[in-house]
Amino acid sequence: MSLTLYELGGRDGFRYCPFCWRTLMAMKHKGLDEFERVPVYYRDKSPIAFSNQGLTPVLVDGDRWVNDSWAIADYLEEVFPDRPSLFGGDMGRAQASFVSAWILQLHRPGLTEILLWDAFEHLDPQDRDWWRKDRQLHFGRLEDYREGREERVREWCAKLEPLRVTLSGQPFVSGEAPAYADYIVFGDFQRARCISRIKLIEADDPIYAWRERMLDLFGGFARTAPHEAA
Ligand SMILES: N[C@@H](CCC(=O)N[C@@H](CS)C(=O)NCC(=O)O)C(=O)O
Repeated sequence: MSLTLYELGGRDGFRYCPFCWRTLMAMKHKGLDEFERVPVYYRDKSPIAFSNQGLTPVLVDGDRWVNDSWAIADYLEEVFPDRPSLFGGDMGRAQASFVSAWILQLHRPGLTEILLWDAFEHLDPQDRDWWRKDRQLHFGRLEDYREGREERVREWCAKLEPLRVTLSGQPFVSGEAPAYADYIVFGDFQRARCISRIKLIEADDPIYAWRERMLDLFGGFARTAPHEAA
């Protein structure tokens, strides 16, 4: 078995693509420890040209490849049926799909704007000109996102209420143990943790304790990734 994960690369080893983090956690969940991680940069998507598209993650398994984090989760579930399940069956998969749709609603407006400046600062330096030009078309001047994020954080945090209520009654989004729905949500928190010192969640919030549990999984795999948060 030879597995390679192509993921978005940042400067100095920072890896902060939320969709790649979903896949990384899913691979660990399946007990996969031996795989190569290859960074792909905004300016040059040639390493994943074989997938006929330009987004990460892309998983290569021998002579097969899969792009898109959701398709990769399906692939892992199909190819490693005897290992811990990511979905726990069709019903769990359908519910994880709802979680995915919900969390996407919180990206824009939301976490994307909150982290825009941090994301810029963590790009590989050679990606910066391209990224600035591209993002400013959608968001206006990047510098305008540098300060005054508290209000945005407050609004975003309030929208997390369904997550908060769920996690005050059970340790994981998926119930007693983590599964793919948890990795979907965690991808965003891990992205923030990797590139930003901004405080998103208070320590007495049930979401905080959940995130700590997520960071502890797989021998602290996500916790030890390069990060800015304290
Ligand atoms: N639906 C895709 C989304 C993947 C995606 O948006 N990846 C971003 C990184 S977080 C990307 O590759 N961006 C590169 C670009 O926009 O050129 C998935 O779940 O894998």
